[in-house]
Amino acid sequence: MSRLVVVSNRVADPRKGAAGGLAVALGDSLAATGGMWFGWSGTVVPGGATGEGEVHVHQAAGVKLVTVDLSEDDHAGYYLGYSNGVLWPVFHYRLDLARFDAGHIHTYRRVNQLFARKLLPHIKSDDTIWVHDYHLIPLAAELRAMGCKNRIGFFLHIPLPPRQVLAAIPQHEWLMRALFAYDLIGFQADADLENFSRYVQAEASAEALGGQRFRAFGRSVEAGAFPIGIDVDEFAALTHAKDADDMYERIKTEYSRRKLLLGVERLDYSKGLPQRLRAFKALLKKYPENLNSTVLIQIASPSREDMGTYNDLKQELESLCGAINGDFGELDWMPVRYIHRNVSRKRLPGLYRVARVALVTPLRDGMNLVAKEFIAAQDPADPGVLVLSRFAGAAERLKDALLVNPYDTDGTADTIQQALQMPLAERQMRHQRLLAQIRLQDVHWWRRSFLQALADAPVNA
Ligand code: GDG
Repeated sequence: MSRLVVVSNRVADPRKGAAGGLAVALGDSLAATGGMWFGWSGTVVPGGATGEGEVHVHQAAGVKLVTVDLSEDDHAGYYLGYSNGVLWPVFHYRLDLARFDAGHIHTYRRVNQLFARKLLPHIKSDDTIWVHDYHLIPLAAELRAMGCKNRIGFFLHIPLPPRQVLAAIPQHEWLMRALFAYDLIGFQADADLENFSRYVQAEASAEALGGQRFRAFGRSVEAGAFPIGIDVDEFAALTHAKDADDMYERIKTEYSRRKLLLGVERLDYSKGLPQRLRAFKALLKKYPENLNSTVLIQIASPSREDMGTYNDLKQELESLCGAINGDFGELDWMPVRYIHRNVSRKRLPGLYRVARVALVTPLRDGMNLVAKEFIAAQDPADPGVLVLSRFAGAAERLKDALLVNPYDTDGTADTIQQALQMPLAERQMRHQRLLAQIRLQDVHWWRRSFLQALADAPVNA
């Protein structure tokens, strides 16, 4: 078996328990092949302009962790400027939030070159390289330019937008051309794969070779949809461990007279938080039986706080929550509990389990793992209901959730009401099917099927 080399912006130390699903899934494969994980160390060297970046090498549980520091300017242009200021908003269809500052693309490219330079000396000729996410789209092209002939796969964790949206990025052709340096490109959903196929045929005159293989720019590449999942058993075990159990008991007692609605995400504009709060407000207005009898707990963990758009969103949410509580609250009932903090991963499943309804209503999402974690944490005898945005990648497969259009405030309110009123037998039946689905395509299936497709992909001469 060839050694696996994973490359991603951040590297998770498999020794740290809080690492979460992806780190666990990749950690298994990395350990089994004596593999290596390469990425940014998380350290920004103050004052530096364009740095060479110090490299750190650690050995952790049979895995070699290699990380590189970034200078302040490199971090500003590559991470904040281009990755999160251009690619994240555009790939989530938010052209209005993109900042196409001409300098950032150069820094983005330079950091990808830096990564390639620092990575290459650690690569053996038969290693399989797996690159993750939008921060590193040009990495394979840079590696190839330095003579790397290894099999290289790429997985995009976020959506790929339609051609006309993508084309708003001034350097879209360069970015998409860079993808052809890979041997396999993995997307989350069929919709992303379709967007890729349309883009490359219309904009790059790619030839469709059949079976999701495309030829353009003198190379051919295989593409596919590999919906990411969670480790269902690991999550179920977390749910029944002490921390989650304590959380469950505490919240159940605290809210014993009320039905709980729950939202959990990073505070991000792709997650549809203001729209969700407006739908909750509409629910209270339209279905007054919910006054005093439902509570929405919204966890919005801090994310990318050094970016202005995220601060605007934080203020909007605080004001919306304040208005709902002010307009509808009673001395002994606050409709919204808004928490702008991180909840520990060990306690989170207890919160999922106590919720009657989960609101997972992003405006756009590559997959959305919260939806799957919620399903895994439910008691099959008395499960909660998943209200899921049709615009999350997860909606392609989780057809037994109640699907909503998060832009439709009244429609979402009606569906939340349906979820709150759903009879036990229907909740059980839907949960049973959803659980079977997340087991079928769990994180181990995702990893295996991607790596198998990469191993099978014909290599370019
Ligand atoms: C990207 C794509 C794709 C959230 N709040 C807390 C917390 N979380 C954990 C959840 C879950 C993870 O963070 C979030 O994963 P998502 O998939 O929902 O969303 P993104 O972070 O945007 O991830 C997404 C994913 O990559 C994987 O490919 O599904 O579409 O956008 O695991 O539980 N964890 C803790 N405290 C919190 O407050 N401990």
